[in-house]
Amino acid sequence: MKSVKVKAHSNIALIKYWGKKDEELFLPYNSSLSMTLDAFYTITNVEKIDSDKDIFYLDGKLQNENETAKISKFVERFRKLSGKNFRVKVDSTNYFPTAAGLASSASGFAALAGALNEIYETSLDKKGLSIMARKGSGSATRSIFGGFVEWKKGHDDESSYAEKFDDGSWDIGMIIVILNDKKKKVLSRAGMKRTVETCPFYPAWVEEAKSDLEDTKDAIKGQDLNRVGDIAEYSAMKMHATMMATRPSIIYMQPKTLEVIELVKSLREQGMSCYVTMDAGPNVKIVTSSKYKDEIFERLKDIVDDNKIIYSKIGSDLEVLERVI
Ligand code: 2P0
Repeated sequence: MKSVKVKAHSNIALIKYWGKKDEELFLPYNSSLSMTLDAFYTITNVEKIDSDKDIFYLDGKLQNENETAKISKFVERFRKLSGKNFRVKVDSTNYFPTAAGLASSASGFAALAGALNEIYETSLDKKGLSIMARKGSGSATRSIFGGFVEWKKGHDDESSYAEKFDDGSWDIGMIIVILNDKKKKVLSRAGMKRTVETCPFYPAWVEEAKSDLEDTKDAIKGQDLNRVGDIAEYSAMKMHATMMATRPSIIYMQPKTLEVIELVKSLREQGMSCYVTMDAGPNVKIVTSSKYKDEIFERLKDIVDDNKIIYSKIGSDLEVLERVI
């Protein structure tokens, strides 16, 4: 095969992954559960090249040695597994509707794992791909699958992987509210490490995540939007509480974040099904359905420009788009 093109969607966790037990293997302290997003995805083309170095393009721009080295480290795993030594040109493009402020490492490493599996002919199944993607970035573990996806924390390399829990073929979606698209000061990787090391409440976070995850699975099975949203909001707030109680503290929320949270709470009091979740940044994601989205959009426009508000349905599995033999 000369080249291959693969598409993977981004995901937002309803029950968050926050903290690594093993930083080398990316083994998390707690299992997590996410929703794959249809509107946000990465397409990665990988081509076999006759060179002694890998080449990496991101969004059309040739990347420097440092960025290329991170990708090469990941490609090396496939070279080792396959026993094939050729180098590759990786050309990865993020199709995120606005200058996202949304992490692209999830869809990025998932798409790359899928493409490398084809070009190096390693024949990994979806579980094997999930294990590989995990070693690029934790959240990428889940982006191999569409629908609602559970990342089982496991206890070693082979037992920590994601599985589709439900295909999400009911009316549930997410509004992504972009409040700040600048690079954050404390990256997730450093933020979760500081939380594990200095937050006195961290053990409680890990313990609570177990029952939150089981409750969410139950709510998804029952297609109960209010219950799914309620637990997601509870999980996100608990994660942010652990971040704030680190030394020094990490505060990802900004004034506009709180404005959106207040709005969502008041809309709920008016009878709309909408709940907040947030990741390691100021942006807010609202768990809701197509029934309420237009009204929520209207109200959000008082706080943020309408091109910074995106509704996404549930996305699909990783997909091979093209193989050039
Ligand atoms: C998640 N986040 O479950 C959590 C919630 C952010 C907050 O996964 O170090 O880019 O590459 O494993 O996956 C973002 O962290 O971190 C993340 P690494 P990652 O989606």
